[in-house]
Amino acid sequence: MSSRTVIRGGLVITASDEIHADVLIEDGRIAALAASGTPAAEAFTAERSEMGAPPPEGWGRIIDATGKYVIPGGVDAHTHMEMPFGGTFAADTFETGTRAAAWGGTTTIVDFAVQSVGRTLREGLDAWHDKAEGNCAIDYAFHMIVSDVNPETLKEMDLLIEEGVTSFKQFMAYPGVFYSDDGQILRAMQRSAENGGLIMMHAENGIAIDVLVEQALARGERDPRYHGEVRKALLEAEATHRAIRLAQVAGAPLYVVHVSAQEALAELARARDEGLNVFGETCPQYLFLSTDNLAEPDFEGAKYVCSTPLRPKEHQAALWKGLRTNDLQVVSTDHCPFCFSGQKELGRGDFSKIPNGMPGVENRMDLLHQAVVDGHISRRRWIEIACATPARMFGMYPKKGTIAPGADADVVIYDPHAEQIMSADTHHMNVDYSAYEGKRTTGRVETVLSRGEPVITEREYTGRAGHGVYTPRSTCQYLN
Ligand code: DUC
Ligand code: ZN
Ligand code: ZN
Repeated sequence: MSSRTVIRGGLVITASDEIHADVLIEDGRIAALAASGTPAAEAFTAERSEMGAPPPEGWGRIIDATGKYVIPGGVDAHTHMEMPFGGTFAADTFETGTRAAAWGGTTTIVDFAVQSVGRTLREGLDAWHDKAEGNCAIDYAFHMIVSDVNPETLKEMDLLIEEGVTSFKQFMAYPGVFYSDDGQILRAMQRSAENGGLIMMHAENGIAIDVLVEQALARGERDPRYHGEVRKALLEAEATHRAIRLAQVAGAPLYVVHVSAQEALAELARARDEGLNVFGETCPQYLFLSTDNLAEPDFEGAKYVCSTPLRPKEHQAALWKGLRTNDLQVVSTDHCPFCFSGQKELGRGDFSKIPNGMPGVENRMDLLHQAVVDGHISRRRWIEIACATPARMFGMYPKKGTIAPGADADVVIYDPHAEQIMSADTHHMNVDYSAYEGKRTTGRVETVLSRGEPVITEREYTGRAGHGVYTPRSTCQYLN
């Protein structure tokens, strides 16, 4: 059955334009845009009713977006639903996590399937398909965490690319778990130089960090704040530099995930100035939170334990600047929630046992809108770093990440004036705390469409588990 929706009277914002336009949606896709109030826009509804008269019953849906923004649904290119970590699992399932994402104006996630050491990529990917299929409220795709580089895995990378899994995360941290040594990294990069894949790097020198962890614990330094002290900015910068040079040697592109240290950002900026295909992502927690949070008393700092760690406040200005100058291109969440009660508490008395990760999939679009309000970035840059660039970076543009004829009708009606207070009492993520508890922000999601279907309707959940489908991706669209 064909379905039609018209979104009337809003300000349509994409990475490139801001226009007062009506948006016609047909069969789940954007069919046309026309300047509001013009005969072309009137024609969107007039075709099946008298000119100017309300369309007949059953015609379709008309959404009045007067005074609101009409923006592409967010693309969160870094989530970990149900991720195993430190003897427990991230608390959001694909069902709860994608619902929360929709509440926050995100309509596509790219989650990380995990290869366990000794297992194939295939097994890991199949397991993630099983977790996600039939459960998601919004569309989803996968990256692959490669924990065990060997000749078989390298061949499997080629096959995964054919299935739309075109990016592979490697870890220079977490020895004995996800860790790859320089040789394994170089081999995977060489392979990606041939097959078009994109290596995503967790850049921290995990071998050195483990020494510092052992020494800190021996000194009796056991509180969450020491997590930030041992995972030094210099060890992020060193690993970032090493990853860049390994990629250069391999002739491969590189995407560095969750950049938090200004010294690491400087390495990226330098490499980009040299003309290398090196890209960087940061996350809202590094832009809005700091080591002050990690130092909160009574073990509350555990809520903010993630890796790379939060940094002293001074780093935030450098990250905002990097986002403005395009030395950083993407803001994703690294959503990896663990409840304070029963999960973060595993690390009471030993910070190294606190599961690493923070919730945020629901907060990203709002926090970045707040950054617009605060003057850090422009409205179009907001859409660029949160929607368009992640879609292009990971081979989904223009299906995702923009509002243009032919694109999936993943659209958010956003009220730029509504005020909200972030809180665990009102959020939809399956986690017992908010990293932004009590934070006041301006701007709020009103309505969310995923392929034309209403998932959130005027702040009511109207979606369903199973609406979201697997979205195979092409290779990175920033490479020549
Ligand atoms: N960092 C986290 O904080 N959690 C999961 C994995 C990671 O790299
Ligand atoms: Zn990581
Ligand atoms: Zn991550």
